[in-house]
Amino acid sequence: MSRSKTLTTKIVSVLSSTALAASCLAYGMPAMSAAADDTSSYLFHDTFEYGTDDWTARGSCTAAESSDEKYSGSKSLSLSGRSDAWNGGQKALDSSTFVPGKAYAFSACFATQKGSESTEFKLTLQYELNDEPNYAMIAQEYAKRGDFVQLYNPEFTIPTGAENLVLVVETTKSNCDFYVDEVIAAPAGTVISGPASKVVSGEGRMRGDVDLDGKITLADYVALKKAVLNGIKNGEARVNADVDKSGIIDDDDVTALHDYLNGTIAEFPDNTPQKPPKSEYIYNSAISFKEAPGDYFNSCQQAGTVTRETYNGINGSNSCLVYTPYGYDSSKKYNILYLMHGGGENETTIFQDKDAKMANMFDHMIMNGELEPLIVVCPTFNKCTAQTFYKEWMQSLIPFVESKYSTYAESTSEADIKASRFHRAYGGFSMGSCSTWAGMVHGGLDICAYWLPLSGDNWEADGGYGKAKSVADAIDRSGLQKNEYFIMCATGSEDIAYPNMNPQIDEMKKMSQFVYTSDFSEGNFYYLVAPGKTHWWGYVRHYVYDVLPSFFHEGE
Ligand code: FER
Repeated sequence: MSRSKTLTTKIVSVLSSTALAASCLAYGMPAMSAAADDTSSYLFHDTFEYGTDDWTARGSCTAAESSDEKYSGSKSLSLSGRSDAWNGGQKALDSSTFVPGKAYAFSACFATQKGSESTEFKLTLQYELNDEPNYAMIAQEYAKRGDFVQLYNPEFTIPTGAENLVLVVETTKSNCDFYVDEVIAAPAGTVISGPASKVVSGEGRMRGDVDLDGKITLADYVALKKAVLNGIKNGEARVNADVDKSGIIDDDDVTALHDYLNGTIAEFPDNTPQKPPKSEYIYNSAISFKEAPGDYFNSCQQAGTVTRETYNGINGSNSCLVYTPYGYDSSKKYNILYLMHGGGENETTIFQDKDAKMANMFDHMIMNGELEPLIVVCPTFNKCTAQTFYKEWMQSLIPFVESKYSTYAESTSEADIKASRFHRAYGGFSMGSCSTWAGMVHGGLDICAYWLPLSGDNWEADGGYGKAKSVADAIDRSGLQKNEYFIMCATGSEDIAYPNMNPQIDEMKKMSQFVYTSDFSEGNFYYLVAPGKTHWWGYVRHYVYDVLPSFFHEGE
């Protein structure tokens, strides 16, 4: 048996462009073979030669040892009759060996004879955290039909607090039957060799293969240098040309490919831009009304700043108040909430009215770690109407505010505003709620993922069904998936808006576009009703306290 990683296209030579040219001629030399792996430290090594090694079926499929396929030895584990991507195999990990907070190396070889030309496999850790199921990706890789591919993560950290660990073999999309062999766990950093993916195209495999011929040679180096100078049209080639995964094709890619071709490095660097780690926010799936602590409306020792800003917009000169959190740093990126006043009020109400004092509330929430630092903009619809303000918001206010303050929008181009939509929210009270529904109905979903209508129904249509349908239709027009928009409604049971909102909410609950829960990892729509509360900021501010922490955890 040979399990050495065969880099058939790798060329070893000395460092210089001329030497690179010479080494190109040497392409086709026998592959370097890595030194044999040290198997002595393996925590387990499942070969499926004598049974299923404690692996069982996951979902409605069959897990069995099989001699139809093997990566090494004469058998593998066959997973067949799968009806979903998550169907596959699973094996419990012994909690005395695998310790949460510690890192381990995991490897498994996957293959399929079925399915499309290439299939993406996934090695996953299922675990429970606070009695809730969770899943972490250990490794993911494509294989060509008929080829084994290794999924290997030399250093996977088991999440702190994780319980009931289960190792899972599955696919990301396909339901095809597949085989798994050589499942190994070992101390972090253990080198475990296995077959590399040969999938070149599709989702951009084999970095460095700029000319898409399935090999990495000097020709790719030449093509890459050209790409750096002149750009590159072919999408697959462009992905492969980003050798270091930095997101840009530049001299760093040229250097990495050069060093790889001459043998200075055995693997390309991974300069994937660092995204902030996905929040492990623990949602409440049924938020109920709770008042913010009384002192949250007093001044805070870590106070943010409220700045009055004036801009020239489509409705003439207008002003807004901008809250920046304590320690605002323009080199960081902030989520942004646009929060609109009600009828007869103005842009100062929310921060300055004695019944609202919401800058203080945000200060305390942020200081106490209940809310990530964010920017809150209080505009006014007094230069137009609540129902038409969305135009000024889109065309004038967002470009003004988000070019001046540091949000997730890289620029205020339409594309960049759309790209940052998971970091943008719009809400409002009463007529501000009316402006919120109007924003959703008139194209705002494209640029904003989170919506907060407070004590006000949708005036873009009539009747409970019509009001609900107009939002559902806007969602359909947007083409967004159900995990790409989130609507958090709230009011009081004695609020004048309550009898107006209820019929709309009841109809929304029946529509497929809306999945009712305040756990936005599971759904997208919720209605908080505060018992006995009337139409007043003094109550409504508490609804914002209750629900705003669940914003901004989904998407990119
Ligand atoms: C509503 C109830 C009241 C509503 C708006 C209002 C948009 C506004 C009242 C006012 O400004 O006096 O359902 O929906």
